[in-house]
Amino acid sequence: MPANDGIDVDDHLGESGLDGDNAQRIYRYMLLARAISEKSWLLTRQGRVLFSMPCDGQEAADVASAYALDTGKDFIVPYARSLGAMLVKGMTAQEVMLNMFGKAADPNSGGRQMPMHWGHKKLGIISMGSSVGTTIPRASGVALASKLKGQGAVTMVYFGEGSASEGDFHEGLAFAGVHRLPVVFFCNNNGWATSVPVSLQSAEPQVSRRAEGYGFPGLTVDGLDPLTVYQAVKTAVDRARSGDGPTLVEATTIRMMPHSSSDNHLRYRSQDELDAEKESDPLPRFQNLLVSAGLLDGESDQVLRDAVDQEVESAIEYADAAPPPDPETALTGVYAP
Ligand SMILES: Cc1ncc(C[n+]2csc(CCOP(=O)(O)OP(=O)(O)O)c2C)c(N)n1
Repeated sequence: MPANDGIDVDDHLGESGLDGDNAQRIYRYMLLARAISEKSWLLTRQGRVLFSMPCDGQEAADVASAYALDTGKDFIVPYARSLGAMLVKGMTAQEVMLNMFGKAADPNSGGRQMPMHWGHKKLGIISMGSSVGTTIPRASGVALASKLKGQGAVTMVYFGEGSASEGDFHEGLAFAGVHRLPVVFFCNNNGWATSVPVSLQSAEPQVSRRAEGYGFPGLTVDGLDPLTVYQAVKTAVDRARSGDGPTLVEATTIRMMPHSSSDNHLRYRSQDELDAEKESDPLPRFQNLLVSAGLLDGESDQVLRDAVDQEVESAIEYADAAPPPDPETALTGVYAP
């Protein structure tokens, strides 16, 4: 059946390797990520939460890429905009909100790190750091450790194209290539590193081409289409798991919101440009595809949206009322005992 943009929906679904149930689950995760991102933004405006980094525009890339992992076994090394991947990996809306409010029960850091600085030991989510790019060689290290232990696990590291300008990116990829490590480097290229456009980062804007220099494949995919992302990342994950080494996957996405709650993107982007970009929002696009495939209709979509909304509202209520960290524990984890 043809969708709005002329593609045959049934063929596209079939080629992705996803059945209808899984496509619907991906859509729900995308809705949940968007709802959390939007509500977190509002909480910062209300002064109830300190900081947020919206993922609006990136849900298809994050959710579908993580969906290609064996979530019970594989590792994720995230960055701040990887909310969708966190949800797929098993973090609940309640845990995300405990993190946003900096509460003691936050599994990410017990309220010690900034909001959206993920890390969840039980779920195999390796703590990120604020210094962008430093996660990339660490992911190679995690992949090496899991290979030495014979765990059969794949490590996926998320970062933006701006982080790919850091020396850490090159060191992490070089090491992974030499040792054929089971790692997938997932670059979310939204065209901006805070206020710096990709054209000022590199004379070669296609980040995936850099993989060739390290002896493994790199590819660029439409990061606004979850089916395409899933298919590409599944191939990369299978390749890593079978011992053939790393892949660099670049997903082209959009950044619909400012860099963070501390940024005003109208200082460096025009309203016209932002309005035009909104037309590519991955959520309505996937919603249309599911409707065309007979997997969603107006009524079921509304039921889903109401349930997601309710889930986020109760998570906010729960986290807001949860106890803060005990001041006595302020130095826990800062100094070795
Ligand atoms: C080493 C380092 N330099 C600068 C910063 C400040 N900073 C935080 S996020 C960011 C932009 C990152 O851009 P990109 O990697 O493209 O990811 P995006 O935020 O666009 O998703 C910058 C410069 C930082 N955290 N760490």
